[in-house]
Amino acid sequence: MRWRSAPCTRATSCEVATRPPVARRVLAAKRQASITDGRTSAAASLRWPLLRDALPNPPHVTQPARESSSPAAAPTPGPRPLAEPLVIARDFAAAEPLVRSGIDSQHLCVLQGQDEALARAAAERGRAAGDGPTPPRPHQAPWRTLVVIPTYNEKDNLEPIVTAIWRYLDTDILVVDDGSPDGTGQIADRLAAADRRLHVLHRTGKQGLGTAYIAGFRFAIERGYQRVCEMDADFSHAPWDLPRLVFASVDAPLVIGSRYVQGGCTVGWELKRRLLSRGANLYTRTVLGSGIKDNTAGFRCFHVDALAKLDLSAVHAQGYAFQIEMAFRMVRAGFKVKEIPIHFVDRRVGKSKMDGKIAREALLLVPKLRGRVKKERLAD
Ligand SMILES: Nc1nc2c(ncn2[C@@H]2O[C@H](COP(=O)(O)OP(=O)(O)O)[C@@H](O)[C@H]2O)c(=O)[nH]1
Ligand SMILES: [Mg+2]
Repeated sequence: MRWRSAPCTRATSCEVATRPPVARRVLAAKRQASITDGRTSAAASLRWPLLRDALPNPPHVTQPARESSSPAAAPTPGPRPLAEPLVIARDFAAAEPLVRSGIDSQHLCVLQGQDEALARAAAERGRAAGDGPTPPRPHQAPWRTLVVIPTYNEKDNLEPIVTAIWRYLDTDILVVDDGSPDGTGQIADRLAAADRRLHVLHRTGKQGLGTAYIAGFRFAIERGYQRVCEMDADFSHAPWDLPRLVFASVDAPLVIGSRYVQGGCTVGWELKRRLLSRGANLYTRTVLGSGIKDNTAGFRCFHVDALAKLDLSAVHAQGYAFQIEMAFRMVRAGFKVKEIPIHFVDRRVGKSKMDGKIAREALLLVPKLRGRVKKERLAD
């Protein structure tokens, strides 16, 4: 399988690289203060971060520390092209500040106990093949982990994403397929027959993302998993970020792979989609005041015992609204929520299932959530 995530700002990085060091640092600092959409568009770099930063950040939400934006103190310039040298991180904890400082995780080789020479060679091979900085062996999380992938018409993505995940993390996977007319369910069955780590749940007809994830959460609770992750089938969530997400859950019952914290961005989305996502998040943050920057993100890792304490039967939302509601329920239950930066890349192939109905649902649900979700002290 060959694929390469679109470099976040390949054009702008190249442009920066031709400038003298001081100008380069100033530009980098400006970009650092406004990492938004993988581009330095004027609108993106000015308004939203100001509004975003004006909002309070409650104590249960951990945000990456904000580095100074003065040119002298600016960290290494952000997102790098593929030709960039590999950066080595001792472990996943050490990797996080590097990604926050602007290093694209596709150039990051995380040792996590593996031999440095072997890891470096494997990562270089992986990058050359377009598979990212692959480890010599898949990482082993200290928890029994299940990755839930909901699918609807993802025939061209399913096998590549499953293969890519297993390259980075030794984990069980549950595919929840809603009778995809394109045969995704049959591909899932074939993969499951070849590897016991893959499970498939077939549902009849398109029933929505929210109920697919709830089914996945119940599966994780019933089978004694300790961590359950949400991930799209379409490569928007980089497989090399999956171990980062899982390891970051050591001290947080919910970890969100976030586009809207420092070091995060979206790549390849048209303006309309970027505005929609930004708008939905600004609206949600303003109305709910939960302090979470990326409420609609679909790349997450939950502690299963935390999910088991929630009333999952009360969650009916789909799409964006589902993600907003789940995060809010975790906050209201007193669980710590942590956001780690990711570069979200527009889907590789196939069509997005996002539509106006999903956006409307989120718009209407958010104001109701405050009254509907009771404040509880479920967390230990
Ligand atoms: N089982 C199931 N999966 C769905 C449904 N709608 C979307 N998905 C899957 O959920 C993931 C996210 O949907 P996607 O279209 O990528 O949304 P986007 O990332 O917001 O554009 C993808 O893997 C889809 O195939 C659904 O109704 N049922
Ligand atoms: Mg997607």
